[in-house]
Amino acid sequence: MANNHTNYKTVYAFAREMHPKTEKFDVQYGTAGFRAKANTLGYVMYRMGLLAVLRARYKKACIGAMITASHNPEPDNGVKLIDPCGEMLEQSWEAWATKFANVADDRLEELITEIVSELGIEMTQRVEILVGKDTRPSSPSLAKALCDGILALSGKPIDYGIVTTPQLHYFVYCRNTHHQYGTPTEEGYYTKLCSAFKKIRGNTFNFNNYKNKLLYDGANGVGAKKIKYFQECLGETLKIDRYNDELIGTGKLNYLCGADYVKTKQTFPNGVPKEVGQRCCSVDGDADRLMYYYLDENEKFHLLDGDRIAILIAEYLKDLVQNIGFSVNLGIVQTAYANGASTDYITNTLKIPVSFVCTGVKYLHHEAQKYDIGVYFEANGHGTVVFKKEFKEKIHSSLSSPDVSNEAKSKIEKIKTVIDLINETVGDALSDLLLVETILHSKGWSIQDWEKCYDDLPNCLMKVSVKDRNKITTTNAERTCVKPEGLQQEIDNIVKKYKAGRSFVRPSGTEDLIRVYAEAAIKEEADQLALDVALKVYEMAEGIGPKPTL
Ligand code: NG1
Ligand code: ZN
Repeated sequence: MANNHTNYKTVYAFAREMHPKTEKFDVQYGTAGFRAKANTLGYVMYRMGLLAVLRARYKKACIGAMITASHNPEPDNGVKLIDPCGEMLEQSWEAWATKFANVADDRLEELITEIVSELGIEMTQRVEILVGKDTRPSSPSLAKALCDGILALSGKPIDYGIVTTPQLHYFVYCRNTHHQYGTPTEEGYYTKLCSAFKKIRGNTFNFNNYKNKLLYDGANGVGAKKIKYFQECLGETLKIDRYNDELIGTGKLNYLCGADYVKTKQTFPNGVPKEVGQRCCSVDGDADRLMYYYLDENEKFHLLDGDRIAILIAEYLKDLVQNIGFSVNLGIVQTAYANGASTDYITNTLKIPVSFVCTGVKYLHHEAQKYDIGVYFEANGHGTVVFKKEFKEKIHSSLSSPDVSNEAKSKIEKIKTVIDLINETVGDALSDLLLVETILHSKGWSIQDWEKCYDDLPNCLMKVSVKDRNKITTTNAERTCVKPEGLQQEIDNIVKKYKAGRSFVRPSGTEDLIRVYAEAAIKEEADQLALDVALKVYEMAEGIGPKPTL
């Protein structure tokens, strides 16, 4: 114990000398970890380094720390911790993360003693923390602060340099499964995904309406760098034309481009040539979100978002698991932001079960794990597929069983390869892209064929600034507002006036504001509905600043 005590002393000395707490305001570990202006985050990183070591020792496994602010502007940054199975940090530890970030420098030692004794953490193990960062100019110095925190508690930082967020999740899981899930290196990741992709595609690159050319917007971020490996590896199999690949520090990260821009503005990104009918896609700044889109002959923009991707994948997998000798429980998980038309299509046409959870990938991921095959996507393009362990075991045993027909076995082989193509740890834009391309190819579909399944209901997303966003609370997977009292009734009254109207409000987990979502039969009405509700929020929840306008 004496040894531990000395370590804690070092913690304070390091904090005071190198990473003193400079900000007076409290920060909160939200849906996506900590996110703020990069120049305020040094001490938060240091403290997350400390917490990472404690978490790793508690779990007796290696964990990850990713430095990124995803789709936020370039001057922002952030950090999130990755649990042993490559999942987001367990919720009960978010409160510890918030405590660690906000405690005074001279009370750090005390807090460490508290968590160690409360959770019975053995402080003698030498644990490994995998560190990754995006391309923001602030990331290297923040990574240094994080590593100082890791070292202060005698942890071992393993620096993966610039990687996508989902790559780091993948590396963490690979290491903790002793390479069973894959080799925890970038090369291992590319090889696994590319081999699976090529195996399914075979030698036919174009098929019916499917053409093997894709325009790719890298958001001037890490996704632009990492797609190069796929370009090299896939060559003619899938011709990827890369755009928005500016150098680090040009200030262009996510600027007028990237998945979030395309989704929220519902418009073509800058920098990608406007070729009529051509299939295009965008990823966000850390390459965990994916959007598809195209321009029609009237220059109208068509977006195929996370809901469409989920449906494409679920339908494909549903077909694939037919007649394989056992029944498979497949489901889709959505949030309130899923377009109502997509939910109708899943329920009434595909007849696939769909569950709703609160916004935030951790909720979707855990709900999806309840199915043999769980497909989850946020409308913003963040999602993946998870396969139950028992399901995987069953397909393995079926392959060696004499009772399973050859036809079923060949389907099962294909399922195995599809599983290899998917990064199950978290939504991964690059793996999702390969999966979407695989499915479109196998169906012989153009992007227009894919879009035909159903028509999205026009929708609108607005933001309202209020004095205290926590004064708005919700229930029913965020679709019903509980507080302030009476607001839900007002929303119901407004919604009634619109054909196919739906609207809900919730406090954002990543920004200090209230989000308002609305959909209706025509775009102008969706916009008007959103505005009516936003004004009601402004009125009843102490709005600040200028009143919402369209
Ligand atoms: P908040 O700010 O809580 O709405 C946003 C996204 C989430 C999720 C997180 C994490 C919307 C409406 N919300 O959360 O889906 O992706 O960021 O990045 O897109
Ligand atoms: Zn992201």
